[in-house]
Amino acid sequence: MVDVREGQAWRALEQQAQLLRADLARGYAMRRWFQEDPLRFQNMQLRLGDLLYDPSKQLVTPEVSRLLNALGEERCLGPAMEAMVEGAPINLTEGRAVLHTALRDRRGGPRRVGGQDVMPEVGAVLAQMREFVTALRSGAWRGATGLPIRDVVNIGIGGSDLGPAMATAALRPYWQAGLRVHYVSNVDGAHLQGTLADLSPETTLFIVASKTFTTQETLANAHSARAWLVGALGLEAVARHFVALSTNAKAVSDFGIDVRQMFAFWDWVGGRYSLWSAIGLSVACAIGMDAFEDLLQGAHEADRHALEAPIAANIPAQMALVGVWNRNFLGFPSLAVLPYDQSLHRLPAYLQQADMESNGKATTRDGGKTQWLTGPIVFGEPGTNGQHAFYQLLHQGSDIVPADFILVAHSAFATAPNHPIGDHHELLLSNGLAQTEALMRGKTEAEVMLELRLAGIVGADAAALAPHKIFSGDRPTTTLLMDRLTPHALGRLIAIYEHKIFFQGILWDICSFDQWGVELGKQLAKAIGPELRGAAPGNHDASTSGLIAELRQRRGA
Ligand code: G6Q
Repeated sequence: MVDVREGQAWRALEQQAQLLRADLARGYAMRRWFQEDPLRFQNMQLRLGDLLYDPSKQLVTPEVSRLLNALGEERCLGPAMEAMVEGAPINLTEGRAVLHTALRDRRGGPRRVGGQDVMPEVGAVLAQMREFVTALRSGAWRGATGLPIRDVVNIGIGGSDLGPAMATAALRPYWQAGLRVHYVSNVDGAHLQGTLADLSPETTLFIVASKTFTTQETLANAHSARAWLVGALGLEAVARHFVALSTNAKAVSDFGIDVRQMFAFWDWVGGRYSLWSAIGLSVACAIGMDAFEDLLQGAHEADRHALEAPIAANIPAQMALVGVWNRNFLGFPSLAVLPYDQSLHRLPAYLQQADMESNGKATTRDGGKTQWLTGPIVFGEPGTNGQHAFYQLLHQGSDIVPADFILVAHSAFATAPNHPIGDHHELLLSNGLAQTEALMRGKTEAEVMLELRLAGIVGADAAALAPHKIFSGDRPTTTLLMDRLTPHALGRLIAIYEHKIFFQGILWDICSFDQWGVELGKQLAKAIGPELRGAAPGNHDASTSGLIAELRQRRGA
């Protein structure tokens, strides 16, 4: 069994962690580092186009940085990336290639899976998407009663929802006026009903997005949506109001959607990496096909960088290594993702899936048990909302929570005519910067006492209050700063996170591209469903049986 801790770099990093703890015990270490090394910011930052990556407020010394790079070499991050883009079957437990990078490869050369070039198919689906999107947005695609489409409803869940929903929200300034895109994912009927409440069947188009076309929630929502449409317009209307995104032509056809209205993708596209495939159709409806291709182009820029930049200059590799430092050597359990841009309000949810479904595992690639920590708990909210919610814990809680701050220099809305943008964006940015500074600097006892004295609070009152107002500082953050949230910039940002997650999976020797951990609950739900409807009770623990009985009684089953 591979033991990722056996390499020289890992052992040396363990020693560095001990040294760091001693330094942290002296208090306010990062303040001292910035004072001692005026070039710390310049020396640690990396750039890709207009994206600036600043890890200088992480608990990383030059020696730690050197050893992390050595760890990246020892764990063969470069060759692992090459194997992925070459179409090797690196999704071991499902025996599949992992080739989302081919979906955004803009160079025109071949990309092979099992010896076969997949690029002609990729190009054909993009062309099919362009034709459909152009017709829809121009009004040439008409509903069954001859009216143009005003509302597009994407029905999908997990990877068939989170990516498109996140990207559509992020690119709001690019939406076509008069065309609204909605996302329905939850099997809770309230989600579909709430969405349809304001829509007219005559002007609504449903995109049923499901790689397998067997997902319970998506099929339940799709059937109910079809019943809503058929109830209003009749069965023949389905052809003008439903399209499908799937790898499963038979199931699409069985559902009643003509396969000519299916946009295909392939088993080498993982669900949570499928935004770049036909699964992105709803995004393309919202922003147009040219902008969608800019999104792909941005991701491709990050792919080239991840593949070609040496580890020390490779942004996703650096993010992965710093994350491993925080998780495995300093023992920090979580990662906060804090976009200072309201348009990115779904980014934390998206990255929760990308990261936690990929690296929330404790089995090594050869089936052993990991003896080391793996993926962190990821959470977040857009700034400044998070500041008024959970930042208290970030600043003074007993756990240290490393955080990624995402800043955008120019508001995408700044140029919108008549938009009352005022100085909102400066307020937003100043808050983001202030938080990273505060988390790093903290506030010493002496500073607190001085502040209290200036406020007229002295003696026992000051002594009682001071401990509550002290900030330890040394709370690590990374800042990612970009010019504007364009489709290109969004594609680049998302692909950087994808590759960071991939690199971490290699560093931890786990299978990042499967998700067996979501299966057990699905299996048990299938058994419980009939029991709630009145079937004979199954063999459960007392709690589950008791709750089933309680629900049956309350629901009159
Ligand atoms: C992602 C997962 C999962 C998947 C959903 C939806 O990597 O595989 O989130 O995307 O379960 O699956 P379908 O697209 O097959 O409906």
